[in-house]
Amino acid sequence: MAVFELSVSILAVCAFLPSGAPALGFIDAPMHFYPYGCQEDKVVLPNDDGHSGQISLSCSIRFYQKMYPCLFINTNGLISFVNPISQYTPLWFPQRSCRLIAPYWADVDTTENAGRIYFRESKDNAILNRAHDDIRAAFGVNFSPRSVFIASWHRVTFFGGSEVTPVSTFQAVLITNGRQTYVMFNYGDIAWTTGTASGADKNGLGGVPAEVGFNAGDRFRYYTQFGSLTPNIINIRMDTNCGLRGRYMFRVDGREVLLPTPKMYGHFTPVNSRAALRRGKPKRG
Ligand SMILES: [Ca+2]
Ligand SMILES: [Ca+2]
Repeated sequence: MAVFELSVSILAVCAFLPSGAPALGFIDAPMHFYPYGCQEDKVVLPNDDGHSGQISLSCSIRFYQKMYPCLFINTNGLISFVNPISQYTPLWFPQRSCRLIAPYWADVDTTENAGRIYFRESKDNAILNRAHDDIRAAFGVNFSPRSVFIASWHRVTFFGGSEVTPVSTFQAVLITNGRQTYVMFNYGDIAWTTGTASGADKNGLGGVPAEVGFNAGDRFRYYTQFGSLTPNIINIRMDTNCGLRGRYMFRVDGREVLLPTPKMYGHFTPVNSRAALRRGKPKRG
């Protein structure tokens, strides 16, 4: 699949207000989203199962104990390392040889001018400070980010949909200091779960619904968010793992994905992937 990017030229201003409110030039997204749609953003041009070009990072990202200097934004709701991914029906984790971050793995299709996918790496002080504060609030640690990568799927619909079918908005934020990596998923309206090639009806429901989580690519390690691959995933914006509805946070550089502690004790709660799958719900301390 050919790869396309271009700078966003329709929006001129890329300032940021310390209050966290979006400034002129940003898309009007829910307040818990990091700002996107500014001139510094690039977009993935309209496609079905394609991806961005290989994006080189100024600050490498450590994911499941391995360092990655670049990544791909994949249209179907994925960020991947090493290789792009065109698979449109989500697969059960663990999967061998795909190292991926899945804010919402489902058959997104932007070819009918329905929605847009934005991305940028930011070292803006306001963004770094915001990430610092969000990590401290969720994990109770004092972490100094060096770089924040923001990928946003804005009002995207599903394969088999059209300009008038339901749209969803979600975002993945990768926060790193070059050694440790935190990932944040933000959800706005989530109005469909499935493309028609994956068994959906005309409203994007049914079939094999979307999956949210992480896959190390070693056949063993992964994290699957509760509700993935079930119709309940459409309600993901109504819940949280970090005290802010519509937001989920994780630490992903280590042997296993770690979740925020429910009462912010300032330490991490390890998650056993296999035990979590057996129970259908991640363990929390
Ligand atoms: Ca697609
Ligand atoms: Ca397709």
